[in-house]
Amino acid sequence: MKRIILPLAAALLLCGCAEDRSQVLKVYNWSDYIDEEVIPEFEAWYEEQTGEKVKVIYQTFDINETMLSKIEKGHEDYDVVCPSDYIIERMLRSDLLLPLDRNFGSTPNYIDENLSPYIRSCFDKMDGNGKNANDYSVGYMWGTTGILYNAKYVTDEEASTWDIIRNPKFADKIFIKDSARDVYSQIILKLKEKDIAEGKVDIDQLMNYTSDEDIAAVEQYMKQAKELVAGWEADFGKDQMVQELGWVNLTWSGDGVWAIDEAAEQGVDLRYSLPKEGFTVWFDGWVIPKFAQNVKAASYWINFMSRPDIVIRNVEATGYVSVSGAPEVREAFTDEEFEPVDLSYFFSPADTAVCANPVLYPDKADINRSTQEHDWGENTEKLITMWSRVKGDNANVFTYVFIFAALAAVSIAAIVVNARKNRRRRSRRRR
Ligand code: SPD
Repeated sequence: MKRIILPLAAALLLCGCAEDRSQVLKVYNWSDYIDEEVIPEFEAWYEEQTGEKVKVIYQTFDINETMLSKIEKGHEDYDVVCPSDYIIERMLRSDLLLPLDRNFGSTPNYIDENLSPYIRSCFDKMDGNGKNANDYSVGYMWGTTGILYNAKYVTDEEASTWDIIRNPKFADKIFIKDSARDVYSQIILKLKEKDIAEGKVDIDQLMNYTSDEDIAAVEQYMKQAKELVAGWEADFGKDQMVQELGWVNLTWSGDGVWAIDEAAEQGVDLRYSLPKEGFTVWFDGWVIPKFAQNVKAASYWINFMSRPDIVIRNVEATGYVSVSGAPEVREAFTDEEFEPVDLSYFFSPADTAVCANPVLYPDKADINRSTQEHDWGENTEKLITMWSRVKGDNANVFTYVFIFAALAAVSIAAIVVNARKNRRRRSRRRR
């Protein structure tokens, strides 16, 4: 009997019969980046549209590079993933993505009905080695990288430059996104400020400056900033700002909007600036990795995420702004409390004066001061190593004393436990 059961169990394990992958959708997204109630709604909608069942397995990441290394190794069979622009470019160049099948039968194609022309043109600018990013990815949220600051301690003037992260007045009150590429891009804009003003450097070209000399200059700048930094954060900076534990946060606009709204309820005045030296606009988009096992459900997921009512709920839950240029979305985020902004680039040529939150939807004049990031290919490694050198030894002498004391305590505890066990064993043997 044993002889039959064991091989059978092994075979079951090997063929993965426990899980029918056509009924499972594995989604890998940034943390805090969705209204979680839309996940079961997708499952019901998918069944309604296709007559097929699907169960979503939803996992999250905080840093683009963590997500990428999992996919690159091919050990994970995620069906749909949400990387940022320069990572999408990298994935395209390394043939890691499948083209998106837009054939949804009788289900409407929400993707192409609603995509903002601005986002489409930014995706066109990605260099996918002959492949157009719009054929392989669909934008989800987008935004800017800027400075979130507490107006009680920081003036608008002080927050108008990236140099605020080296301003000693804010020592131990500064939080910086743990995102090497985003920080590098803003600091190189700062360092080349004069060359840009004199027309010697084009800011779009600047995003490809990866020489050892440029990386060293940013490293030196960031090592000075580090002396004042209270923390490198992936997601917790916004809370620190709301609680006034941080006064300055180099962050993304969506976290800025979330923090500004939360803080306002507690009477804290947080603001967001786009520094005068220029800044980057970023885009996160859905892609289907080549190791995906349920391509059909992945395409439907992307389509569902583009449906205007779902878009509105995700924006409201996260503070981030959707790539959707649908009129319903524009209406939902129009409010007379805001000054009009020129959003003709984003919605339609007629939208030159829309009363919308400028942190969510920057004015055309601001967008004209921005640029977008690109893949660095092999040079990425130099950046990652530089970043760990910058953050690396953030520990002071107390940290080392603490680590030493903790290790000593664990070793002593292990010795005591072992000695007791031996004593018990010896006395058992004696009995
Ligand atoms: N908590 C979700 C944050 C996602 C923001 N993505 C920004 C990427 C910038 N490169």
